[in-house]
Order: sequence, then C-alpha cells, then structure tokens
Amino acid sequence: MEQTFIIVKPEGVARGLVGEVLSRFERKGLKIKRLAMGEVKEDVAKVHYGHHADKPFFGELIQAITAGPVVFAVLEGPGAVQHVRNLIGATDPFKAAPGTIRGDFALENPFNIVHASDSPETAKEEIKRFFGD
Ligand code: 3AN
Repeated sequence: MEQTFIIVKPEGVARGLVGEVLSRFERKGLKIKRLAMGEVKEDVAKVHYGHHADKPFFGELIQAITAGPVVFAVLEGPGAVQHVRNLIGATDPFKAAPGTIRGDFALENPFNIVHASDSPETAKEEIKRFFGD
C-alpha cells in the first residue's frame, strides 16, 4: 500500500494545529502508520530542502523548519501521496484554495504549516531520513 510522509511544521505545532491537520488526513481515510514528535536539526533540514539551496529564501526556510518542535507522520492509503498533496493545497499560501490546509491556515511562505512528500520515491527517502529503517 502506498505511503507518504508529512511534517506538521513548527508554526503548525506552535499554533495548536496538530490535531486539526492530522484529523483532515484521517477523515479522508488515510491511516496513520507512524507518528512522532521531534525536531528537524539544521544539517537534516539542509538535506531535506537541498533542492532549494540556491534560492534566496533558503536561509529563512531552514530557520523556519528548525524553529521548534514538529510532528512527523507516515500516512498510508491508495494514492496517499496525491491525496495528501490535494488536502494540503498549493505551496504558496496565496494560491492555496480555501478548504485546503494551507488555504485555510497559512498566510505566506515559508510558514505553510505542513510538508508532504511529492512522490512515492521521495516518501521512501523521507521516511528513512526522519524515522530511520
Ligand atoms: P512543497 O512544500 O509544496 O513540496 P517546495 O518543496 O517547492 O514545496 O518548497 C518547500 C518549502 O519551501 C515550502 N513548503 C515553503 O515553506 C518554502 N518556500 C517555497 N517557496 C518559497 C518562497 N518563495 N519564499 C519562502 N519560502 C518558500
């Protein structure tokens, strides 16, 4: 069964949105297979967002994801990756549709509340990165 990986980012945890975010995934029918609270260390953040290393916002992105406690989860279900991407909405909160997590709870990047894997292959890498084997 397909799995995906999500992070409720520091601003999501700080604003008390962990239950809200997880409940949206559960209501959709996705199963929570693993769940942990932790933090994203700076070296791990730089690998995780390595595809943005040359962007002007890289510094603020790393600062935001390492700013405080986060919640990590593995979600499972048919088409889990795409379903979760649909539920979280567009990367840019100005473009995320109302009804999506980012559309309902985020104002601007990099504070878009939740990270989710963008493909099943990325999900496998990210699950390994944050949960180990
Ligand atoms: P997604 O998180 O939707 O997969 P990515 O991987 O392109 O999108 O972006 C990773 C993170 O980088 C986003 N979640 C967002 O927090 C941040 N980000 C993307 N674009 C910008 C931007 N223009 N300014 C600041 N942060 C950004």
